Amino acid sequence: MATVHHSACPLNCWDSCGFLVTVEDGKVKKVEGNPEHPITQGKICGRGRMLENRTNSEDRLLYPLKKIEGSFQQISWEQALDEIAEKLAHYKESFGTTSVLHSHDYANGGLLTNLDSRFFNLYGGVTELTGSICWGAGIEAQNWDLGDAYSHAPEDLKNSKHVVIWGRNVARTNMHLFQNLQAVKKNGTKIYVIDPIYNATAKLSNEYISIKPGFDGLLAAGIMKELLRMNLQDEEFLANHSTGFDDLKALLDSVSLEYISEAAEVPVETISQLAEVYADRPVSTIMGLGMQRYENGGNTIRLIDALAAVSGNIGIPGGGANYANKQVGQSFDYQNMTMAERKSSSRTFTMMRQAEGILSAVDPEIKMGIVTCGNPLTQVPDTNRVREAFESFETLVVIDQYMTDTAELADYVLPAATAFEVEDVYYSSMYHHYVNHGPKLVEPPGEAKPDAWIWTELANRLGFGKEFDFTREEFMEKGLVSLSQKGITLEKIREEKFAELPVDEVPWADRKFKTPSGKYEFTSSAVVDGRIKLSLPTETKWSNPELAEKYPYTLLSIHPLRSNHSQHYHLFQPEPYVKVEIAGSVAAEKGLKDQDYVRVWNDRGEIHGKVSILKAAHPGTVNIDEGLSARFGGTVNQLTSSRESDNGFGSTLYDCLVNIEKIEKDR
Ligand SMILES: Nc1nc2c(c(=O)[nH]1)N[C@H]1C(S)=C(S)[C@@H](COP(=O)(O)OP(=O)(O)OC[C@H]3O[C@@H](n4cnc5c(=O)[nH]c(N)nc54)[C@H](O)[C@@H]3O)O[C@H]1N2
Ligand SMILES: Nc1nc2c(c(=O)[nH]1)N[C@H]1C(S)=C(S)[C@@H](COP(=O)(O)OP(=O)(O)OC[C@H]3O[C@@H](n4cnc5c(=O)[nH]c(N)nc54)[C@H](O)[C@@H]3O)O[C@H]1N2
Ligand code: SF4
Ligand SMILES: [Mo]
Repeated sequence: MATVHHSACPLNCWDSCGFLVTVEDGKVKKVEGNPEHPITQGKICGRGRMLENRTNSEDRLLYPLKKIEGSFQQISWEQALDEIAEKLAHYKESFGTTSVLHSHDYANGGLLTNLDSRFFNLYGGVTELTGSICWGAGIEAQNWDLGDAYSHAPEDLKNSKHVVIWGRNVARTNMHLFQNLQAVKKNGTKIYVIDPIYNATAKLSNEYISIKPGFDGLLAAGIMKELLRMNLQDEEFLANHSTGFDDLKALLDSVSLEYISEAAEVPVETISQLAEVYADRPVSTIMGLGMQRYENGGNTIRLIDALAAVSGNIGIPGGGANYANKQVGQSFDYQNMTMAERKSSSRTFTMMRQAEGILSAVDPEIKMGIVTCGNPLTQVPDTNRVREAFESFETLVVIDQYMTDTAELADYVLPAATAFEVEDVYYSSMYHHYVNHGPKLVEPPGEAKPDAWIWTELANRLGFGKEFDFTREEFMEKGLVSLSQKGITLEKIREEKFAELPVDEVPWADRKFKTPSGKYEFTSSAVVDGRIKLSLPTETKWSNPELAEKYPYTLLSIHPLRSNHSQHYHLFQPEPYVKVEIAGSVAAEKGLKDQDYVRVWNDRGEIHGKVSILKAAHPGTVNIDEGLSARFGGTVNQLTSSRESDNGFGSTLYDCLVNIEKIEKDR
């Protein structure tokens, strides 16, 4: 008999939806939205619905595999765990624990996915990856400006007169915000979209502003110049709640509006009009993550933050410089779960430069890599270098549900359970502030096991099993200690299916910022020279004319509509292919039409695909959605650069020049 259960979406996404999952004969039959969920209200996207196929697919990894003479063979868990534990003990003994690299990303938003860190800390501390390919530059920027990266509650949008969607692909990546925008628009709120691509969100907007990729910081500077010229700044905020405004003023005076307009390719009249919009409070600025994946990404976000501050839109209902909502993650007690105090050695490489880090490591060299919840061979920039690095390990272990590009390279592949096969609580520090409960609904297929079981078994073999001698329930409780003190216990979350976390719905309303001065810092006092810079992307005609001569087009690689990164493509019917989306100007210059085969290349790599001409996109823009694995012709990261963004923690994935030409169909 079919039964219906509440559950939660584990995917790395803004929305963190509540599910209703139908189970019949021990199998997941259907995934739908839970109408009772306060934010997601019964609507979910195709990626969520496809978790049914992802759970039941015949391509799931079912047994531990070991590569013997170049091909994978099934082995027992006993053998896999014994051999991996032996290697871990050997590398620790011979070279120290930092000869092991832990590579991970955030593919699963469950609290217990943090147990991998517990394992590696108790082992002694390994080489870890810091920063974030995803949102690092912007997070650091908001840390400098405001002291942290907090967003307004979704419900607060109804208080906005104007909403500026700045580089967030809302209709595709954040569907419940899209619904919210539709609702507030009906009540008269005006919507503006600033993006190089005229996307589905732009269609909903009252006004669409096309911009040259990577030049948003300049645009924000232009808007501020106009605000100040018209004397529309919020003097009270500037005088009482900010520091460093003089530095910002000097920066704005150093550049002309005409230069800004020419470089950002936005008309002066549009810039003036946006200044008037920003002065007509409250204005909610909703930033995306794509536009900080440039060399100047941190400064871009800082200039947009500054615009929200100068115009008096910080800390007021209906306002905000909304980028991420770290209040959510900060509600949980990671320390209790990860036991960082127990590690005795440490070494870090940044996410971006991991390949370079691995290949140049000495004292000790990296001998072993263990990958959990991530697929670096597809997702990390400069794939050819990443491949070289991952091939250099003596031993590579990949824990995953599927045979990914990364798993293909492994010596051991361990089959992991999916979200419906374990109990956990799920949340996302991106948008809303609810935590959702996901019970165990079905058994994992074959011999697949929960990640936590794998860590426990390895810990037992390595002599620190005592620290893993807890049930899932007990581990969850460890992560919920401070919430429990506020009445949000595991019991309550289980019973009520989701719980509202105690966070500020209008962050900074008390004007007490988490910066060293307690004020909004236009010039950060957290670092040596914390002034904002009007910097540009690295790969543009303004910064590198020779490169732009050779490679005249900007390649974006935005998130796919129907897949979460690399996770869903293999379920598509018909099979996916590399779609090369180009602006009309590129089609005209290169004589290309829809369905033409092309190669897209730069000094880092090359990819082949089929042309699709974008209806409207900023001149010179090309896009290939990220996430496609090698077997379908990907990944676009063969072309992207591993340079870090200005404030050191972020990526420069979209700061990428390429050329394109027609070719005969491959094979
Ligand atoms: N369908 C789907 N949804 C997802 C994901 C997914 O894989 N698939 N991934 C989730 C994750 S992990 C993340 S981080 C979020 C990301 O969510 P978003 O930030 O919405 O999406 P991205 O694809 O990172 O960013 C792409 C957007 O930025 C625009 N853009 C690129 N460069 C610039 C620029 O220089 N200036 C401006 N103004 N705009 C620019 C692109 O045209 C596009 O609209 O999405 C989450 N949601
Ligand atoms: N060119 C380009 N590259 C990008 C981006 C871009 O915009 N352009 N976006 C970047 C961004 S924003 C992000 S967040 C990263 C995402 O990068 P990743 O997180 O590496 O991407 P996913 O495809 O989600 O890969 C996650 C892997 O984890 C596995 N997995 C899922 N759940 C579990 C689990 O519970 N346990 C274990 N062991 N494994 C699990 C999945 O099967 C999948 O193979 O990609 C980045 N890469
Ligand atoms: S992927 Fe995002 S929008 Fe889709 S169901 Fe999951 S949380 Fe909701
Ligand atoms: Mo991300």
